[in-house]
Amino acid sequence: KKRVGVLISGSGTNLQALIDSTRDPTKHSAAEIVLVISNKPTAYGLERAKKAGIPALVISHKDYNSREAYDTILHEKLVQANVDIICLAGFMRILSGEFTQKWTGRMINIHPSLLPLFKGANAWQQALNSGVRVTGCSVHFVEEDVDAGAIIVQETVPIKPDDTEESLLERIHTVEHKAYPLALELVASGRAKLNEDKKVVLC
Ligand code: 3YE
Repeated sequence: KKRVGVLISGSGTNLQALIDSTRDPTKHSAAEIVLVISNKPTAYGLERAKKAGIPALVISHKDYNSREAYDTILHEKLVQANVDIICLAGFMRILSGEFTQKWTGRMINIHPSLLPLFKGANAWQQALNSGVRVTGCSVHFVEEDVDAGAIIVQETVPIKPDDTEESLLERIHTVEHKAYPLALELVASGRAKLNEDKKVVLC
């Protein structure tokens, strides 16, 4: 199986979806989660890792002088654990070009909009305010340019007339918990690959 490291900053609901899907014996997953790293000591996702018996580390960015120094230790811990694939799951750090290059084609992220629309923070609020009638989530390969990497899986949701930020975010989260496990499975099994010209090839 491919060894997966999951990076988090918060509650870790996508981490939970990935734990559940990779451990479902009926799914014969090509992936296993072997390490969880949080940059925030209070992230509830750390409890989820502990409950699942998955090694978890806190590596706080506040303990490092520069982004490069932080990313270097992150890389070291992932390599030590023999990680093959990185999943960013609510990890709220921009990664350096050096780090993204080392993990090209082997690192994926989930973003709460239909990329390339609504990059950046609070993407679901941007969608709600824009007046579009559908939005969703995107799982993409991570490259240096934030939220611009090639897309592996997208899932749509409607935006309803009486939606609030909260109700819309909840609807997006529901589809994220399907899209992320699917995307990880495609990458871990080799059915989705990043090719030389940075396009996703599905087979
Ligand atoms: N890094 C690169 N490319 C990507 N990180 C993520 C996706 C992605 C990536 O496609 N190169 C907001 C983070 C944005 C932000 O500015 N964060 C601050 C720290 C804020 C904090 O610690 O609370 C920062 O300096 O990084 C994952 C999603 C990133 C979301």
